[in-house]
Amino acid sequence: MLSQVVELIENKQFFGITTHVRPDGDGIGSSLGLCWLLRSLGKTAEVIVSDGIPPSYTTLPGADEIRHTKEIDREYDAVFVIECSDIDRPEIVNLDKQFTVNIDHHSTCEHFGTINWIDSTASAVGEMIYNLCKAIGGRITKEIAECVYLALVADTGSFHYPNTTDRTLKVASELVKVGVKPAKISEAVYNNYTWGRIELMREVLNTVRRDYTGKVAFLRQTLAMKQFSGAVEGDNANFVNIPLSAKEIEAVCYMREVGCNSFRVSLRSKGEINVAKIAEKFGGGGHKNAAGLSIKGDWDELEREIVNCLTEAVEKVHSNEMELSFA
Ligand SMILES: [Mn+2]
Repeated sequence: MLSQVVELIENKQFFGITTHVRPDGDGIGSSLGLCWLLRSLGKTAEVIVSDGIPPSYTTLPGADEIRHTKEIDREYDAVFVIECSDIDRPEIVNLDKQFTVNIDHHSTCEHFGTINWIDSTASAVGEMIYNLCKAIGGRITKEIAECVYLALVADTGSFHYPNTTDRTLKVASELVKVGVKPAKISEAVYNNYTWGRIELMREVLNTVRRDYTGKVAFLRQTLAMKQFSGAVEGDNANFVNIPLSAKEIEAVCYMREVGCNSFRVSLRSKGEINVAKIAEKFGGGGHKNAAGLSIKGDWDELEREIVNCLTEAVEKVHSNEMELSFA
């Protein structure tokens, strides 16, 4: 919990910070935000990741100092693990042998850390880093603010998603007060992709179909599409949300081929349709309206299974609504 994290920071000096592979805005923004916070308190800290970071996040303060390593190769007093469902998500060897601090806002997260601070009411881990800064009596520097703001923007879809609360907006407002330029961050996040993203989007959107209810959309991305489009990691950000922008679509399944018979699946939904439950059924997790999983097997079969679950969930929510309206 938070008090343990505060105590640890006060008593230790050398910190590593890491996040999951294929890091998103919350993962990178929160890691860097925490790094700047620790440094402002006179601590030694660095962010380590096992793979590259998307171009959208390279303009963040400190992004150029992120160290790429596939194993723990330095002595840390503790390693913060940001936004990871389990200890293997960062894909860093010997991380499990460290004193780890698990910080996450996913309720499905395993309590794998030596210290676990999970707050499923936070819109983003970024919001938790802000709270940590306040709890420890730190000053929100411009660097911390920019990183944390990006984390908020990324996880709330620019304050569009249901996880946006009065607290989120209050934190955002505080960050703007200390010098964040919202337009500058949005520009960096949303207008900083490669042309390959557009080529890839065309190919992926070409595969989009709907189930028989017309309320569930599903789309695919093959390895070849990625290769020939020239897209880089992160260029497919938010593809899964495109079908959701149609009024009649209530749930989306986006399957990405990542290896031989191996897939990464993103699920999205609107309202009461709980895709976290469906993701958990297949070994994944996430939030009610945004979840994901990794899976191996026959593509057509898996897609059919997952889409069937989505169709069922959509129909169930509608039949409950019908019952309520007749009651
Ligand atoms: Mn997050």
